[in-house]
Amino acid sequence: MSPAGRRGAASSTLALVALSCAGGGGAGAAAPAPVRVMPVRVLAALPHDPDAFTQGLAWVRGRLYESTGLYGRSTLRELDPATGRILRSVALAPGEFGEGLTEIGGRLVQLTWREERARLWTLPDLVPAGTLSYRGEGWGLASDGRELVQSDGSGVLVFRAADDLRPLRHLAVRRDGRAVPYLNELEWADGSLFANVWQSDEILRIDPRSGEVTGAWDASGLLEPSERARADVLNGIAWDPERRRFFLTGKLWPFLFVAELPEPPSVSP
Ligand SMILES: [Ca+2]
Repeated sequence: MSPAGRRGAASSTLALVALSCAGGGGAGAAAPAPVRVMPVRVLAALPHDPDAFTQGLAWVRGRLYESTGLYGRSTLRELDPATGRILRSVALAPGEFGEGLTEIGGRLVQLTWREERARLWTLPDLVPAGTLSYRGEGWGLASDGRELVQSDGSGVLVFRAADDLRPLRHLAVRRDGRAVPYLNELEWADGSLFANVWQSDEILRIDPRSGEVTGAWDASGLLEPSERARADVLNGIAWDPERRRFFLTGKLWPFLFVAELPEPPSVSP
């Protein structure tokens, strides 16, 4: 489907959700309403390397960076946010499986899956700037500019110090009263955390203080069935604060989407 067709499909889904939710308010007085799942609104579909096993996506002052995984194929890349084109690609060592990626203190930090080693890179020239060690698996990584927050495949996020990755505190994520396992790629946007959930097509918004899920978006319609057959899961979120837009992609996805995550329509009591 063309980008225009995708956009049309997403908009009509939104209209249906708005319609179906219009009469849904006012049920129950005490229990908070379950998080309402909203559709992703696609603004554009750009080409994405279908061989990129995306594990991290990060926006840094007008530039878009991607971490890809798999042993022998892991890279750090810069992508053109206007065209999706790969501007630069640096290979990791064959024994390193690239994972979460974010910027803090003017450097990129790139996790590895089971190597317990984070690679540091200078910006904007992507020169290796050393490594830092941590314990456990590395999955997603994000930063609010002061500290790092990391996922490891569980439902508990760990906040880490930027200088040496020492654990600072943990955050158990809960949705409608239940734990949320398999938290994966992460992103900070507008004071909230956003996360992919492994083996799910949903993007969750998480309150970074309470761990409560405050929003959910369904990205299952972004790829056509024929495209999904070859692709793996959704696993890339980057936020451009200037233009207030998300970049979304996944492992082996043929597209990099520019998108919005619209709020649920307000319901009158
Ligand atoms: Ca990210």
